[in-house]
Amino acid sequence: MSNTSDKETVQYDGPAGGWGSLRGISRIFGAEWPTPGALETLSRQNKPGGFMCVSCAWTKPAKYHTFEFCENGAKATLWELTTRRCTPDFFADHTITELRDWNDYDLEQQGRLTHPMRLDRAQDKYVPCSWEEAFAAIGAELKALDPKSVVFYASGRASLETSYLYALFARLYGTNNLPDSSNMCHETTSVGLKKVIGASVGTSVFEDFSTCDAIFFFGQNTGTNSPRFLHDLQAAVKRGCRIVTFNPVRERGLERMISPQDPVAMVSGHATELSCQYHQVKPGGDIAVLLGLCKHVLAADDAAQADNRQVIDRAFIAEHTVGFEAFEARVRQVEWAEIEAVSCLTRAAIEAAGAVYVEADKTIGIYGMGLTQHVHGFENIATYMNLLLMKGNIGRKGAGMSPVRGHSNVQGQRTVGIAEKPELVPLDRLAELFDFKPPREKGMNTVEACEGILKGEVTAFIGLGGNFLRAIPEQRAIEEAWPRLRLTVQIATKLNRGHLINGEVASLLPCLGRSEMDLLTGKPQVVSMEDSLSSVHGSVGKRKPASDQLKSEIEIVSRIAQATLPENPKMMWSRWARDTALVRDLIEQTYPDQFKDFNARIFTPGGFYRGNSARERQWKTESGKAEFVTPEMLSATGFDAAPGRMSLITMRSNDQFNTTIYGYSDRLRGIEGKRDVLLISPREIERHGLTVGEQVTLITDAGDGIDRRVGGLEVLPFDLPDGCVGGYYPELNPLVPLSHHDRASKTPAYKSVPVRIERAV
Ligand SMILES: Nc1nc2c(c(=O)[nH]1)N[C@H]1C(S)=C(S)[C@@H](COP(=O)(O)OP(=O)(O)OC[C@H]3O[C@@H](n4cnc5c(=O)[nH]c(N)nc54)[C@H](O)[C@@H]3O)O[C@H]1N2
Ligand SMILES: Nc1nc2c(c(=O)[nH]1)N[C@H]1C(S)=C(S)[C@@H](COP(=O)(O)OP(=O)(O)OC[C@H]3O[C@@H](n4cnc5c(=O)[nH]c(N)nc54)[C@H](O)[C@@H]3O)O[C@H]1N2
Ligand SMILES: [Mo]
Repeated sequence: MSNTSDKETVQYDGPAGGWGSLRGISRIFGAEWPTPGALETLSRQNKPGGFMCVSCAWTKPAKYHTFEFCENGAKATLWELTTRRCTPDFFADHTITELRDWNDYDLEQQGRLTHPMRLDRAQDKYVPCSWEEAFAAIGAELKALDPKSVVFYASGRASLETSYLYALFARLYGTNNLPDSSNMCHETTSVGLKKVIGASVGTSVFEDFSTCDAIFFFGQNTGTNSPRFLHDLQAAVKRGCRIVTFNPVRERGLERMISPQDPVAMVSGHATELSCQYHQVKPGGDIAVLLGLCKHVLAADDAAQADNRQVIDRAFIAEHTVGFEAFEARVRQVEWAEIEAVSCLTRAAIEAAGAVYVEADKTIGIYGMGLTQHVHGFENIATYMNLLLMKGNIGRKGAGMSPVRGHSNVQGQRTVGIAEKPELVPLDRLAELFDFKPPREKGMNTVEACEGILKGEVTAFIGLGGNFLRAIPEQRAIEEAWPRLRLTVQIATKLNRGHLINGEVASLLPCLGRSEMDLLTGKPQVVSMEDSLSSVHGSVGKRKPASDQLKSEIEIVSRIAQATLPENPKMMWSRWARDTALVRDLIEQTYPDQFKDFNARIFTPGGFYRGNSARERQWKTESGKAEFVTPEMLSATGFDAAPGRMSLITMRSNDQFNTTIYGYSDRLRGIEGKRDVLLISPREIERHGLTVGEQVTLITDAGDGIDRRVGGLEVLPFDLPDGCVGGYYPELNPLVPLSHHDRASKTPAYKSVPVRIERAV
């Protein structure tokens, strides 16, 4: 292992999973956890005929465990099942200006929203209104606005059915402005994989994890963000598969775990070691590492050829790819010294990882935000793909590229039309089905929507879930510009900061959660979602809703559409809102290859696979082949080293789901009771002349003359490579410049922000 951990830093000594994960749930939901209703709901989570977790997008296996949920999935469900209510009385007691000073945790702690509310500017309060009033007001406003100036945002939770209708509504209205949380997340994947292999999502399926020989991990934190995946990793390791991890932070979940499903291990405390090698790469050092790994593969192939063997799959490269020669030349030319300098890893460490790759017949490549959220995120992913292509690891059982997606239906929302890029949507088919002329010009993605808001070109924002203002970069400037919007509409389950900065006309519309029954029909709500491995699952919500005023997301979207659009006999909004099976028929008609027999297959155990051309070695790229890309840079950060400049990683704690803060424990990293911290290595503490526990300010070092700073951060010694610091998202989002994003996809570069540390004087 390289960079063995430092004893002076905060640490967590236990494994992931185990009793700690059960305690993690009880600590937060102590009072609500034991209710029979909550346990009953959790026992149906992620099983065929049950409801699909609202937390991460990891797949739901056909052969499920008794409790097919994890610590963080349980937190997400209990968060939705809470008995607390955020009622009109609460809003009567607090002005909006006052609530803006509350923190994220306290806002969401008020519980589920219960009534439709509208902004009363004179009183500076939200006041209750009827649904009819709300829809009429929104429709009247939208009719008066230029559709090209209206933004339809979606956070990746809403079902396939709601998402399909939401995108259809936006296009009937006249715009492709459909940014999605994916634009801040795996957009690098959507753009990058599409360019290099012609499929915008991962190529692996669940079965591949049972036969692969090696799994490489770059920048994905399984223990916190997709814990159910730990079981599959544990099973893989037990049958001899080797896991190699590259991550600046020693994430406990990837080191060792105890399955809470395994009584013997729980009692004995016997943990499984997951990664056989763990390399603490410097943030943004992955292109260099990957070139080093490819260098090792070439060297191994050179040596093998002397005995008439080969390591590189030359037949695959010749038949299926373009660009290998240029890439090979670059790899041979790059010096180990350069690789070591950029990655902060030794040649020996990278060669040790390379040896695992060379020995493995079948390798799966996993990655997450540690690769996507960089200025050269595209090159991160393309170089990773090069490594896999060299040994023909794409389109082969037991191998493949597997980005781990974020929100539970974020991948599916893209599949059914929530996309600002019109070329990704079968517009001709929509035109035919609904007899209209869909807009053909490109819409705004998240960064472009923010630019439009700053320039005054956006007039309205509709949010289908999420906490846009807290999740985006350049938070302060955008909050300042936001009140210039004419209309803001937020469809949500809980109150968050994004609801407290409003347009001139604003409404806050409370919706059902996924576990709840639909009140419109009085029947269980059946919806569907797509997981990270492209399998589609039905989900049934049976619980009594948090309030009798709640509407399903699909009904809310349909009613806004009805209030806005002219009559069209083909648009049967009321029927669709009552019967989601009809919407699945529309999805099937729009995407006949991927959603064949959708309604018949919706409850297939383990989901039904919607297919992936690259898995079949059909390359829907510009060249018609898989494309090797030769990266021009070694570092993905997009900025140079300078005296005092540090690279900031913004991280998620184990007690949060994005901007939702469940609690103040990041137990797998040993950080308790605080989030306003600056994580920094003891070496860097000394180098900067800091004292452990002192409060410092971080200032963005972007050289654009804009003052961005966040103060009150406690210096905490943490095991990190030199030259970088860490801290929590969303608190540190004001530091991220809007222009600091992946060049190809505009995914914000949240994992390497140039900053300086300022001491209080
Ligand atoms: N409990 C919980 N589950 C979640 C979420 C949540 O907030 N909480 N969020 C959901 C969403 S929307 C998403 S997108 C996913 C996010 O899940 P992940 O993709 O795991 O995202 P992060 O936790 O932001 O960061 C991933 C890892 O990248 C590492 N890293 C940072 N910079 C670099 C780098 O330059 N190189 C490498 N190799 N590694 C780096 C970090 O140390 C961290 O371990 O999780 C989803 N699931
Ligand atoms: N600095 C930094 N910034 C980041 C990231 C990072 O790693 N670092 N990660 C980025 C990533 S990967 C993402 S995906 C974005 C997340 O951005 P978003 O998806 O916009 O944010 P969330 O925090 O997931 O949204 C939480 C809110 O969603 C609402 N909600 C919850 N459940 C439901 C539901 O069922 N229906 C509806 N209608 N509403 C619901 C609740 O009101 C809750 O307050 O943030 C991005 N921002
Ligand atoms: Mo995400």
